[in-house]
Amino acid sequence: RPVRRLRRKRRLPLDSEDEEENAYEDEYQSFPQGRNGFKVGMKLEGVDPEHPSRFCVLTVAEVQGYRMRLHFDGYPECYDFWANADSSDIHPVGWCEKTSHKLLPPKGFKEGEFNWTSYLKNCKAQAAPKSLFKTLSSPVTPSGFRLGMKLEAVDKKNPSMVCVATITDMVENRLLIHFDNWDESYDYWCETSSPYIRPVGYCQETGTPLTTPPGHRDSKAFSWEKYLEETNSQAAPARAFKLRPPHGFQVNTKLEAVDRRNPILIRVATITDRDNHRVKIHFDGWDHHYDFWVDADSPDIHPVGWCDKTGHALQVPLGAEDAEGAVGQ
Ligand code: MLY
Repeated sequence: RPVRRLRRKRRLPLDSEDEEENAYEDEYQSFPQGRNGFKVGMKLEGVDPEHPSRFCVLTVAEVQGYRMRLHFDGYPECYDFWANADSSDIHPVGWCEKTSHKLLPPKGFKEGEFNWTSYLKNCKAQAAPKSLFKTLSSPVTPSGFRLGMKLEAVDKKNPSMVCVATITDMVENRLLIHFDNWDESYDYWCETSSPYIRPVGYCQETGTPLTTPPGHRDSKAFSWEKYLEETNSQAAPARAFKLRPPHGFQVNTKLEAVDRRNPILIRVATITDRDNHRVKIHFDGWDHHYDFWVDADSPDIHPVGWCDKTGHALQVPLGAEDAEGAVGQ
């Protein structure tokens, strides 16, 4: 291990001071600064990835490097999911109560029957210490977005559709996007700079078809003005949308990416295509039909060296296990 670390440092050619500074910045932003302090058995509150509007009772089931497998208390293991230690989707015990969010109790509890203090006692479990959770580096500034405001948003599960949507929750600098008259499974959390959200009127201005709420009578001649009136709601102000600039990833560069089909694994990967806000990931040594698109700000893609630095196993390309310069463990 130490040998490899030295080798990587020496390999970085830096020919100007400017570049050195940039490299430092990149490094600072892309590699975790602290260790993953979460331990198996610790309990916490967090977003259900399949139903992002729900906050649930979770237990750390496995730790690997800077990642951990989280388990829904009382539910089968098949719902477990992996998260980074600095995920914005997880919160300490008591957070829901403090922020007036509904906490879904473990399976078997009736609503209102659950109490953290007695639950922890009964389980003889520890609440994950507050100090382990990510804290915002800058204070939350008012964004102009408010609960209940309407906007036009891309359905990430059907990315060709831009739809009528509502902000149904806000946490720190993030918004929960819900599609009007659809169930919560399409909801997602995003930042105010997300390319997936646009102000009311965007579709009309750009000649993009707008998917109107199902069941709404004016689907042919939808009028935002009428709809806002009917639903007694406001449009999110255009000035609140701070579209982030395109990412700087380049085609043919290497990275380390979580394998979606088996998310315990991180593999050596290559960027094979890009658009403004996404990259296409190819796993080295695997068939191209496993390639997939991912948002450039995905928590599941990491710079080369991330696994090594954080103590996570790295799956090397098939056939490269013994090759010279292999990066695996
Ligand atoms: N083919 C899908 C499309 C669902 C789109 C939902 N969005 C707009 C929130 C279906 O009908 O299930």
